[in-house]
Amino acid sequence: MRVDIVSIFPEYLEPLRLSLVGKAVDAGIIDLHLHDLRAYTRDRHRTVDDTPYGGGPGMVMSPVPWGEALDHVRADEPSVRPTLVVPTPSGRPFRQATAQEWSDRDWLVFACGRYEGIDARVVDHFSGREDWDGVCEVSIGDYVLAGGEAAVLVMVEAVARLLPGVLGNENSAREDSFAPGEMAERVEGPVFTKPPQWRDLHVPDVLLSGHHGNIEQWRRAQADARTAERRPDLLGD
Ligand code: JA5
Repeated sequence: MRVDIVSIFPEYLEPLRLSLVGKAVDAGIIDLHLHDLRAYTRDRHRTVDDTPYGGGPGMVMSPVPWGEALDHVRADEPSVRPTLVVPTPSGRPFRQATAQEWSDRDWLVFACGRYEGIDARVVDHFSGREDWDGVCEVSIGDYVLAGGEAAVLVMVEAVARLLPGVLGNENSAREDSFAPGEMAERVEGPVFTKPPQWRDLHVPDVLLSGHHGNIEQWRRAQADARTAERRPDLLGD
């Protein structure tokens, strides 16, 4: 899968070269390209923002460098149609199912906004083009960030771990134990490792018993209790 990320802070995305995603990059499973939006400006001050039409606080990212940058990225691989992803708190929710859908795509291009966001005509323009495979405005949660970069780190990691060869063979097996194409309908309970006593805390006896039926039943009960306490939204009515 090819992944391109355009940002005024491309160094913010360098951690994608570490850890699990970094290994996928090193293995050639992800072809990662980071771009500095300011490289696509033409003025002396490399301006990427301007005042909002209609007034109001802050600045808006100009469509001009965004158009230049995205046209340039697009032209690098004429035979593949990329999906454009724009993180924004007003986007559709990014979920595990979104990560699964995107893990089948050949090319994702992420556009990281800053300030009050990107001029809305950028999304309109690239939505209507047949050399692009659609535009997705997505939110990773109901909080405000200073820009799209942190959200892109989250989304690329969520997609990368689903790609064949990234986690190893536990990958498909694990995901299959969940409901079709979705996250588990409950959160997981607590986990433990050695030593069996640490400070004044003991590992629950059932986990040391070797009785796999009891262990499975206990874990299910722990997951249910934790889900009811912390994520009642997952349980419906
Ligand atoms: C802020 C200019 O889903 C949480 C998000 C917050 C946020 C995102 S996604 N993008 C931006 C942004 O600010 O581009």
